[in-house]
This record gives sequence, structure tokens and C-alpha cells, in this order.
Amino acid sequence: MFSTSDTIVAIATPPGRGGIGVIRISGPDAATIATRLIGRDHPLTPRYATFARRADDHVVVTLFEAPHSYTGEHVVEIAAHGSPVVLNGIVRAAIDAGARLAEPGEFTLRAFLNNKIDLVQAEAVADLVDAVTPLQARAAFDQLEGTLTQTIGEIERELFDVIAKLEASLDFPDEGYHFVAPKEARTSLAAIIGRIDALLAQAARGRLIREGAQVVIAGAPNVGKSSLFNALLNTNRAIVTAIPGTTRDLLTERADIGGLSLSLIDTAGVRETTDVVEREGVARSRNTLRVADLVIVMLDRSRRLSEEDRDVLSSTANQRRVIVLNKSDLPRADAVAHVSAPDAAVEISATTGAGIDRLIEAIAATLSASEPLRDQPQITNTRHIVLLERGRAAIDRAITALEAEVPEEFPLLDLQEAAHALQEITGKRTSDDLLHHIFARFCIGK
Ligand SMILES: Nc1nc2c(ncn2[C@@H]2O[C@H](COP(=O)(O)OP(=O)(O)OP(=O)(O)O)[C@@H](O)[C@H]2O)c(=O)[nH]1
Ligand SMILES: [Mg+2]
Repeated sequence: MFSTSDTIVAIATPPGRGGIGVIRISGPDAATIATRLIGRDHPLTPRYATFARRADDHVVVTLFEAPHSYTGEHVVEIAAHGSPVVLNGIVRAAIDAGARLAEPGEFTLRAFLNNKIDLVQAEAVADLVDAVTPLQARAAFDQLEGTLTQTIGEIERELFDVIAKLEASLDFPDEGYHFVAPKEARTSLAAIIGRIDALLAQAARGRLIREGAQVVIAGAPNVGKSSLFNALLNTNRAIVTAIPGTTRDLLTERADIGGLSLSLIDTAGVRETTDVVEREGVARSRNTLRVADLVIVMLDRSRRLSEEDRDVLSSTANQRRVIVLNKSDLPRADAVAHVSAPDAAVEISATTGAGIDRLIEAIAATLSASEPLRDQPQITNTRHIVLLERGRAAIDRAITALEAEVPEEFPLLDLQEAAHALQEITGKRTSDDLLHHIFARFCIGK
């Protein structure tokens, strides 16, 4: 399925014009193709930047000999002037000289197939390229450096230790001799579950960093939801009018707030209405509330608390939320002040911008209880979370089986399953389908 016997080529820099552009060639014939391209009759010196003239252009060619390259194969990088015409011309010439155009992610796939990196690291490469906030980039870089890989490896070794001892006991059934007492095996397995739980405990936050949080602005009509939406985005994306019921559909925009990448959602004001369109909008508001990672519950500080306000307050009572008292530029109506207890409320004015900074801090603080520690492995990827949970469940079953003192075969089956789940994370076990799925999201040239 995945061939590595041929030589691939692609432009590695972003499409369009740039100061310089880089073309990457990887595979057994990379060096000969490159020398042909620049009309050179003696071989390139590895790791030396060689200046050369090609057609009407100047290029710098560098050879990285296998296995000391990104892909683990012979790699040549050709830096040229960053014009699409020039770069495409070089790619064309490389293909004429025997290379094949690379598929998306194929360089990184080869690095994985040649054991330069594992699957976690390959996924981290894509995450790093896709990162839009510094936190995302840092989490991806940690995984690229192998912190998660290392932790998973340690857990795997501890698990194999228990498996080996149970298997040994199984091999000598007659003596009734245990290489590991069931109680001791259970203790070891409980410790492994503890390590998995520690990883999973960071998962919710890690996933927030990687995938961004859904933050929904909810409230009664006319409290200023769309005004806040616009203020947080620094645009006039949503229509704002003095007429209650202005917003009738969900508006979603990505926002970078407090270092976190968010999906910010403006909703229709919640109220009973006979208007068919508005009623659909209100139904959508309620639905989106349910999947929100955080709800900004907005009240109008200048009005007394209404039936609609109470409705929104009670329907979000069990969710992560920040209560906002808007229109702080207007005189305050008395009844609002004490409603929001016990939640702390942030006073803002969406029109003047007063208090928005504090609101952003409150949003970031509520979404992320604490800063991640440097060098702490971070689980950010749903695929990893699912596999860790599968492994954990299997170990749990093994512990129960050991408690029941059933023959070793049964807990062993569960432990094998747990081991397989861990191996799927790093890619020691994998399928073509999974690899296709993972590498399809890469760009060409990576
Ligand atoms: N004085 C003052 N007026 C505000 C403030 N925020 C919003 N408004 C006004 O309140 C009215 C409603 O604002 P919107 O942002 O459309 O309110 P909304 O909650 O989106 O309303 P619906 O979409 O109808 O649910 C507009 O006239 C805004 O100019 C504020 O902080 N101070
Ligand atoms: Mg609105």
C-alpha cells in the first residue's frame, strides 16, 4: 500500500510568492535527481549548502544522507527564489528526472515508516503546523519532542512486566506456583491505572487547547449578546439593534481569547414567542447550550431581572459558566445585583468596552484551571484519549478477574487488549486505514 521504494518531490513552502521557496526530494534517487537538475557531474557533499545555477535561476542545494534526514531516506532540499513559476519548474524537472509528486503528508509518513518518529509525533507535526495559538503550538511541540511517547512507553513496559509474569505462571500450571501472586499483580495493575488516570485527567484541558472550546453567549433578548460577540471579535459581524429578537440564528466565529482558540457562538435571545422563525432560533439556542464548554450568561444590569433571565440562569446552572452583567454604563437596577450569587459576575459594557479585559480573563481562567507545566506530557488528541480509556477499561476487567481468582488465561486476554490499545497510540500496531486517516489531513510537502 505505502511504497517507499520510489523518490518523491514536492514544494515544502506555502503556496504563493515568498522570499524563498523550498523543494523537498526524498527517496533512493534524491541525490542523483538533484545533481541532474543542477547539471552537476560530481556528487553533492552531504550537509553542505551548494550554490548552483539552474536555468535562469540561482538555487542552494543541500543533501541529507540516509538515515540522517527528516524522512530517514536520502533527502535533498532545494532553496530557490519563492516564485510559483520557478518552484513548479523545478518540481516538473524533478519528475522528468524520475521523481513522483508526493501525496499530502507523505514525507512525514515515510519518517514514520522508517521509524524516525512514532505516530504520536507524526500527529504532533500536523498539529504544530495547524496551531493558531502559542498554547497549541507548545502542546504539539511537547508531543513532537516525545514526552507523551515516553510516558506511554513506560506504562507499556510496566504492563508487559505483569503480563510476562502471569504468562510464566500459566506455563507451569501443575506446580500451582505463581510467578506473581494475584494480589501483587493487582497492585501493579492498580498503579498502572493510576498513571493512565493521571494522563486522562489532563485530557479535557488538552483537548480544549488542541480543538478549541465552544463558548456560547446566552441570555434574554436585547441584553447585548450580539454587541459582546462583536466586541470580542473586534468586528461588526452580528447585527445589533434596539429591537428584542434581532438575532434569530446561531452565529459562529473562531476567536483567540486569552491564548485559547475558541468557537464563539452568538444565539437568539431566549423567550416565548409566536414568531415561527424566532422560535426556531430559540430552539437552536437551547440546543447549542447543551454542547457548550462554557456559557456566557448575560444579564442587562440596567433592568430588573425578568422571567427570561431566570429561565437562562436556571437552565445553565449545572454548566461551566461566566455570568456577565452588561450595560454597566447605564444606571443599575437594584434587583439585578444579588441574583447571580453564588457565581461571581463580571460587569461590562459591550458598547464602551469597559470590563471586557476582565471578562476575557474570567473566560480563560474558567476554561483552563491552570497553566500546563512545561515538559508535562499532554494528552490533547481524541484518538489517544479513546485508546487510553479502552486500555484502562481492559486493565480494570483484568483486576476484577484476578480478584475472582479465575485462571490466568482470562485476565491475560484483557491485559493483551490493553497492551494493544497502548501500542495503537504510538503506532506500534496500526492499520493502513488509520494511517490514511491521519496523514490525509497533512498538507502536500510535509
Ligand atoms: N448602553 C448600552 N447599550 C448596550 C450595551 N450593549 C448593548 N446595548 C444595546 O442594547 C441593544 C441590544 O443589543 P444587542 O447586542 O442586539 O442585544 P442581543 O442580546 O443580541 O439581542 P437579541 O439578538 O435581540 O437577543 C442595542 O440597542 C445595543 O446598542 C451596553 O453595554 N450599554
Ligand atoms: Mg443578538
